[in-house]
Formats: sequence, structure tokens, C-alpha cells
Amino acid sequence: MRTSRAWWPLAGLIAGAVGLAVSYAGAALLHVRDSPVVAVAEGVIALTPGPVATWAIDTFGTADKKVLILGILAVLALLFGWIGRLAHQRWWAAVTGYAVLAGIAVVAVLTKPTPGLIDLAPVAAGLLCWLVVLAVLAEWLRRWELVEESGDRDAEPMHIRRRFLVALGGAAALAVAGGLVGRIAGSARRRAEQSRRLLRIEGTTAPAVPDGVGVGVEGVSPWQTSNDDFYLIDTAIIKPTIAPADWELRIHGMVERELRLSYADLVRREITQDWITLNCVSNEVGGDLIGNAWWSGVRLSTLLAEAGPLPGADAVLQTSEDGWTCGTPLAALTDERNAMLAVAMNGEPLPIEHGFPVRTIVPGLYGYVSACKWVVDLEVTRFSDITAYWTEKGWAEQGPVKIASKIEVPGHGADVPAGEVVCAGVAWLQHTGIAAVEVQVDGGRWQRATLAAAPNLDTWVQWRAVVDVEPGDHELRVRAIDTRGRTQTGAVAEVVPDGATGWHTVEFSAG
Ligand SMILES: Nc1nc2c(c(=O)[nH]1)N[C@H]1C(S)=C(S)[C@@H](COP(=O)(O)O)O[C@H]1N2
Ligand SMILES: [Mo]
Repeated sequence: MRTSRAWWPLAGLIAGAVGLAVSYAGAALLHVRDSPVVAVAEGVIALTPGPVATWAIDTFGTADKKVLILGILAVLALLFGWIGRLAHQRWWAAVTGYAVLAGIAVVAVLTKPTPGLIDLAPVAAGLLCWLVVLAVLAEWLRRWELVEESGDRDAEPMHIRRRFLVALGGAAALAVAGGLVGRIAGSARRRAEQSRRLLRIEGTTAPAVPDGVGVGVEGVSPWQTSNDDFYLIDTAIIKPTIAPADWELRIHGMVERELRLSYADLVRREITQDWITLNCVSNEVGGDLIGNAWWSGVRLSTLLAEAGPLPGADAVLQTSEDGWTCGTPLAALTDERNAMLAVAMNGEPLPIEHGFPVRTIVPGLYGYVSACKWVVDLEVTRFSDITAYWTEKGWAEQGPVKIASKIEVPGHGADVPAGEVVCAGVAWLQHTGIAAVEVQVDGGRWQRATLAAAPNLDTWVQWRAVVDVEPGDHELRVRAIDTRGRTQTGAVAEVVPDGATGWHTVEFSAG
């Protein structure tokens, strides 16, 4: 009897555990809502016939989900052992086994609401670990077996066996480490999420959408962007999870008095609130990297006045907890506009992805030079002395938003009845404001659109126009005019280095 034989199932089991642990840690670190095993468990629940589910709840009570997960893990343990045995004779059979398991996980993950590609990363990482770890262990087992078969006493079977056991122990340690990382990362997220849920910030109120801001045309984006629909842009693969109790902001550099603020210190101050539209410099003409929310926070002009900027300073270098930086004109943070350290978005504590617990919002500047999420450090300085994350990559130092307008109705390629066609969309130039919007059909004369109301200069404005068209293909353009009478340019510029320009154009057919 060859002793090496007995080790194959254990090798399979350990390889399986490494893959599971790595996928669990990956899901926690990437903030994927569920680890693959949990996604599968939820899939099982969804597929469970009612009477069986009732029986499970009656029998196991609130532990029913734990029992299910333990059951899935037990089944997996058996399958992993079996896959290990299969690998002894037929490597491809083991690979197929893993592929089937990963396939089940992929289906479970993709059937969750709003799955993204990132949600599949933990599954991919787990599959890779299964294959690599089992391949390594199998290699040592085969050598051991060869030595045993040769019956050659000088071939040092002990030596090879020891190497195999070291590899096995290493893999087991990796599995344990993955499990720990998953637990710790998951608990940091849970802690931040829990403190966020319990947070009540005095002085912040729920948004009330002002009257008359909508043109009432179906297909136009809601004037208020919900937190769930708000675009997300950042460089953080792993989103910082900061409980308010652990947050601290330092305001320093060219100031008379350095300030260190805790979260409680911050929200003790007067809360300012406003509707502000935020957009990304990378937004293409007609793109949707833009959103409008009710922001609550503390005015930066007040905080900076407490610190006392020194003469000669013209910039504030903002740094986030994850090390992202941006340089913001000091003037934009100290003038009369409502630049703030925001703590709430649409009446709720900031979502973690949008910078919880504190982020900066500055009306009139693109996000990349102003809207630092998870902000922890403000250094008052000079532009000539600093570089920041995006300026180092060739983007402009100054990023005031550019006037822009967009057609949302009719959609590009739409078929509409000939005659009077309702057109609608949005236009924006935060901090300056939109005075008028004009549309043009097939290069003809520019026609004034009707504007909906806007509560201030810092939000986008919805517009609506009716154009008369003959049957056939048409081209519709839009341009905006700001409150100082300047008309949006039709000259086309790419998003790099400081924002796109050009008139948004859609083609449609009238029949
Ligand atoms: N910490 C951090 N803050 C950041 C960024 C980032 O990468 N990291 N990206 C900025 C950019 S480019 C934009 S457009 C806005 C987007 O904010 P949102 O994701 O809340 O919409 O955040 C800004 N703040
Ligand atoms: Mo951006």
C-alpha cells in the first residue's frame, strides 16, 4: 500500500479551502456585497420551495442561514476531497470539477441585483487558487509516489514527504490567513456601516425637491439624483471604511493656527445645506458622469478662517484616507460660494462609496480638483509647490466646470412621429448659472427652449423645446448660454486636460 495515495483527498480539501478563503477575503476587501459562498446560499434560498423553507425556519429558527452555509461548506468539503482524488488519475477531471463549482458561483453572483464585473473577481481569484494550489500539491504527491514505486531506499522518500507536508502546511496557513483577512476587512466595513446607520447629524434635513425644477418630460433624468444612481468615480480599489469615531481632519501648512478636528468637533459647527450638481472632468459631451444632490456639511470658509491662511497661499492640497490628492484654489474655498465638508448626501450620512464620513464639495469645480472623498488632510499651500494625483498624469491644475448641455429626449436613434417633436434635457454651469438654452434642427436657426426652475446657480437646469420636423432623418443640437451672456462653444475638445466641449447632437427619424 502506497501511503502517498491517502493524501490526495486531503490535498484537495486544503486546496479547496485556500480558494474559498481567498474569495472570501477578496469579496470583503473589494466590498463585494456577498462572498461567493453567501451568494450561492442566497441562490439556494431563492430556489427553495416554500414548504421546505418553512420547514427549515421552523426547525432551525434564526440559525437557518448559518445551517445552510455550514451545509454548503460540508458539501464543498466532500467535493474538494473527491476532486483531490480525481486529480490523482485525471487532472482534467479535477479542473472540470472546479470549473463547475466556479460556474455555479458565477450564476449565483450574476443573479443578484445590479451585478458588476468586480463582483466576479472573488470567484476568479478563488478558481485560480484552487488550480495553482492543487497543482503544486499534486506535483509533490506524484514525486513521492514515484519514489515509493521505485522501492529505492536511497531515493529519500522521507525527504520528499517532508517537502509535500511543508507545502500542505503552507497552503493550510494561507487558507487561515485568507479567512482572517476576510473577517477583519469585513468587520471594518460592518463597523463603518453600522456607525453610519446609527448616525443622526443634528442640523441636516431631508431634501425637499423645489417646485418647478422638472420639465415633466419622460426620459429626462430626475432632477434630484438618488444616492444609488449617483455616478461613482475614484481610484480606490479598496474603499476606505472609516468610522466617524476614528476620523480626524488636520488643517495645516500656510496657516496661523493648525487645526485638528474630530468628527464631533466638525458637526458641532453650524450645518450648511444646498442643492449642488457635481460632475466629472472625464464626462464626454452627452455623458452621464454628473449628478445633483442635497448636500449637508460645514462651510470650508469658516474652518479656513479659524486656521487663518497666510498671505501668499493660493491652494489647498486635499488628501484622502487612501492617499488620493487634489489641489483646490484657496479662493474657491473661502469666497461666498457654499464650499463645504459634506457629511450628508440627500439627507443621509454619506454612503461609504461617496466618501463617508466626510468629503469635500465645491460648487463650480470638477470633482478631480475639489470633491475629495474620505478627506483627512487639508494643507494650505501654493500651486507652484504642489502636484496632485491627476495633475501628475497630465490633467490641468485648474478645473473650473465648463458650460454644457445635453439632449435626453429624443434619444439618439429614436423614431418619432413627424410634426411637433418634444425635446428635453439638462444644462449646467455651476456657480455661474444657465440663462438660456437653444436647440437647432438640421443646422437651421437656433430656437429658444423653455427652462425649468433652479433653486440656485449651482444646480443643473432642465430644458424643454418643441421643434417641427418633416418625415425623414434629422439632427438635433443643443447649446446653453450662461447668466453672463456667454454662449457655449461648438468647438470640440476632448476631456483631457480640462474637460470636454462641443454641442451635444442626436440623430432621430421622424415618420
Ligand atoms: N479619495 C478620492 N476622492 C475623489 C476621487 C478619488 O479618486 N479618490 N475622485 C474624484 C473625482 S475625479 C470625482 S469626479 C468625484 C466623484 O465623486 P462621486 O464618486 O461621489 O460621484 O470624486 C472625486 N474625489
Ligand atoms: Mo472626475
